[in-house]
Amino acid sequence: MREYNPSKIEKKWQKFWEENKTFKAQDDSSKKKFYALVEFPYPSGQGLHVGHPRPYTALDIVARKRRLEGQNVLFPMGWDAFGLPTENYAIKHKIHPEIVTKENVKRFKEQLQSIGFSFDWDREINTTDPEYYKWTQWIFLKLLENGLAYKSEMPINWCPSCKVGLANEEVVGGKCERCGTEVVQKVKSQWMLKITDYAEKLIQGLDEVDFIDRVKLQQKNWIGKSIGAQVFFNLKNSDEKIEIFTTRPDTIFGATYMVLSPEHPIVKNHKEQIENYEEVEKYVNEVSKKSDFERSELNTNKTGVELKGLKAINPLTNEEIPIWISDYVLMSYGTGAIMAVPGHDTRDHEFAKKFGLKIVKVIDGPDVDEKPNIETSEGKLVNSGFLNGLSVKEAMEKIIAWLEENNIGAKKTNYKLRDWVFSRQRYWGEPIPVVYCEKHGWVGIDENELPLKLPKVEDYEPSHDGESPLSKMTDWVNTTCPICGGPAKRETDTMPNWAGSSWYYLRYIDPHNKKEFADQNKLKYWLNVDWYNGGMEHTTLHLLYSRFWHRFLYDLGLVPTKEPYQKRTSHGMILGKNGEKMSKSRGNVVNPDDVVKEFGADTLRTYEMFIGDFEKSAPWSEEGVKGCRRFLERVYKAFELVDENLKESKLEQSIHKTIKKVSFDYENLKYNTAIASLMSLLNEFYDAGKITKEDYKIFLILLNPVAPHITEELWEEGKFGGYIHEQKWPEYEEEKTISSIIEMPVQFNGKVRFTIEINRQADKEEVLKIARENENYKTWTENKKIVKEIYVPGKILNIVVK
Ligand code: ANZ
Repeated sequence: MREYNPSKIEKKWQKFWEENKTFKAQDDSSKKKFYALVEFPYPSGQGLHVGHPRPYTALDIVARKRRLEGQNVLFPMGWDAFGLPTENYAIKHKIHPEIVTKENVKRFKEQLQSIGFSFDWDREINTTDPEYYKWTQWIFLKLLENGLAYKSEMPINWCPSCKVGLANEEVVGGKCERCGTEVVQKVKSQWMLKITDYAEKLIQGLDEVDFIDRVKLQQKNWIGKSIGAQVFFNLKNSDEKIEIFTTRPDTIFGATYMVLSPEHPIVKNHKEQIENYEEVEKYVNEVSKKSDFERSELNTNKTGVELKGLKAINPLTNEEIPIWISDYVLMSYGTGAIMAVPGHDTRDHEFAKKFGLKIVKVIDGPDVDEKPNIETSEGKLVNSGFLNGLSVKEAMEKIIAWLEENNIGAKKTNYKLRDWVFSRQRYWGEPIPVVYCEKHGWVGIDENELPLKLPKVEDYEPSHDGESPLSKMTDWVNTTCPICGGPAKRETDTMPNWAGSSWYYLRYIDPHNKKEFADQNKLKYWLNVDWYNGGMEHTTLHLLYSRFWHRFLYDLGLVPTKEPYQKRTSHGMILGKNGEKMSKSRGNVVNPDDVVKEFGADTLRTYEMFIGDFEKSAPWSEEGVKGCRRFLERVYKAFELVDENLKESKLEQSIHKTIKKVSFDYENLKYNTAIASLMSLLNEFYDAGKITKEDYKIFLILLNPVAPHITEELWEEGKFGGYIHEQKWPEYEEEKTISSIIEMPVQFNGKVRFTIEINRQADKEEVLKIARENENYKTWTENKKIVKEIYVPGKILNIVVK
C-alpha cells in the first residue's frame, strides 16, 4: 500500500534541490526577471518561530509560480545578525558574540531548509561578516562626505535597562521597543543621519510605488508634512525676534500670547530681564525629565510659567502680548515657539482658560470663550483688519503675501520627521569608521582601510556611564589622523542594527563582489525589488531607512532607480492558541520544528497559508494543522483515481475555474482561498471516482508552490516527465470557466412563472421542448391559445397566451 511519508520525501527533495541548485537565479538571462524579497531574520537564540514561515511561504509561493511561468527569479535569504540579544547573551555566558551568531545562523538555516523554501542559498549574506559590513561602512563614509552624517550633542531617548540610546522609532508608547522599560532623556553626543533632508523625496517617492495603502499612509504620517508659515514676532525693547511656525497664519490677529518650549534659548539668554527666573528655572528642570511623548501625547493638564518682564509684539495688531513657557511646545518641532490662538486651537484654549489669558475670535461661528472653534477652515475672518470677510483660504494667501512683503515672515513647510540617531554605545554592531583629531575634528578613515573590523574585547558590557565597551580598548582607539598623521582617537560607538538592513537587498544582487557593493549591470538588471513583504512594525523604521539610503545612493548615481521596492505588502501575526501574542512567558509558543517533525513541512506550509486572511492576525490551531495534513493525504491517495484509459476530463469547467482562481489568488495575498479552491477540486476528483492524468497533473502544478515536496514526489511517481519544477504554469480559457448549464426564466405574458435548466448553447426548439416538459407549463397554457413564443438566447423565454 502506498502511504504518505513526508519525513522521507521531504528530505529527499530538499537534498535534490540543493545539489542541483534548482533555485539559482541567473544574472545573465534574457528571461523576464522577478526579484522577490522577504525580510531577513535576526538569528536569535530561540530559533525560528512559527511567525517566520508565514511571509516566507507566501513569497515562496509567488517565486515558485513565477518560475513555472518562465521567469528568472531571485529569491534570496540572509542574516541580520548584529544586535542586542546576541550581545546580552554573550555578556551573560561569556561567549564571543561572533560564536553565538554562528551557532544561531546554523540553526536558523537548518530550520529554513527543513521547510523547503526555494531560496538561492548561493547568495546568502550576513551583516556581521566584515566582507559585508565593509560596504555598510563605505556607505556611511559617503553619507559623511555628503554632509548627511554629523555628530551632535542632543537629548536622546535612553533606555536605562539596555543602556542604549534609541531612535524615536524605537520608542513605543514612551517605552523601549525591545524591553519595555520606561525611556528617559539623556544628553549625549551622537552620530546622526540627516534623513530630514530627504523628507520631501521620501513623500514624493511613494507616488511611484505600489505599496499597500496602510504602509503609504503610515509613512506619510510619520514624515508629517505641514504647510504653513514662519513668522517673526519682535521682542519688546530689543532687536531680537522670536520665530514661530504656524499652519494657520490666517489666525494671526487672534494671537494673544506666545508660548516657548522651556528649552528655548531665549529663556537662558534673558535671565537678567526675567523677573521670576527662579520659578522659571524650577519649571524648566521639571520638564527636562519628561519625554516628548509624555509632553505631547499624554499631556492632559496644561502647565506653564509666564516669563515676567518679557513681552512680544503681535506684528498685525501691534499689541504687547505675554510670553509663556510650557511643556506642550516641543523644542524638537518647528522652531520651538508658537503664537497662541486660544480662540481656535484646542491646546491654546485649554492653556488660556487655565491661566486667564485673553481669547479673541478671528473666524466667525459659535462663541469661542467656552469652546475653541476648531472648525476654523469653514468660516469667514473677523476681528482681523484687512483680512475681515475673507474665507480662510483667501486670508491664508493674503497674509502670507503681506508677511513676505513686510519681511515679517514667509511660507514654510515643516516635517515631523527627525534626524536618525545613528550611534549605539554597544559592542555588537558595525564600527563607525571615523576618528577624532584635535586639529581636524571628526574625519572619515581612508576607504582602503575598510572593513574597519571589530576588535576582540574581553568584556562586552557597556561601562556604566553608557560608553561603548570599545572605549576600553586603548590600543584600538588610539590611531592617527588620515589628514595630518597626528594622534587621533577612533569613534567607539557602533552603528544601530538598522544599518546593515538598509541596503542588504542590493548585496543579494552581487553578494561576492570584492570591488564594489554590487556591479552596475547587475543592479540594472535586477532592480527594483519587484515584491517585498515584511512586517507592519518596520514601516517607519527599516522600510523608511532603506528608502532613504537608496535614494541617497541614487542621487550619487550608484543605483539606477529612485526607489528600492516596487511593491510592498504586509502579513498579520500568528498568535498563540489562546489568541494572544506568542511568547515564552505566556507559554503559548509553537515551534515549527515540532510541526515539521510530526506532520511534515508541506503540512506546515499549507496550514500557514490556510490559517486565514494573510493580512490579518490569526490564532494557531492544532485541529487546523491536522486538517491540512488530511488534505495532503487525500492528494497523495488521489493518485489512485487516475485512469490512463480515461481520455476526456469530466471536470473541464472546474479545472479551468480553479486555474483561474488559484493564479489570481497567489498573486493577490489570497493564499487561503486558493487552497480552499484546491480542496474543493480535490473533492470533485473523489466524487467523480475517475480522473484523467491531465486533471491530476494540473492539480499538482497548482498545488506545487504551496506544497512543493509532495507534488515533486507524485510527479515522479506518476512518471509524468521531467520534474514538476520544470513544468509550465497551466493556463485557463475564460469560456471554459463559465458554467454550460444555466437557469432560464420562463415568462407567460411578461411574468416569470417558473425556471428551467438548459444548456447555454441550446437553440429555441430545445429550450421550448424543455419548457413544455415542465410540470408547470400546463397550468399556464391550459385552455389558452399560444400567440407567440419569443426566445432571447441565454436570457429569457417569453410565451404570449390568450
Ligand atoms: C496657530 C494656530 C491656530 C495653530 C490654530 C493651529 C491651529 P502640525 O499640523 O502638527 O504641523 N505648533 C507649532 N510648533 C509647535 C511646537 N514646537 N510644539 C507644539 N506645537 C507647535 O501643527 C502645527 C501647529 O502646531 C502650529 O499652528 C502651531 O499652532 C503648533 F487655529 O499656530 B498653530
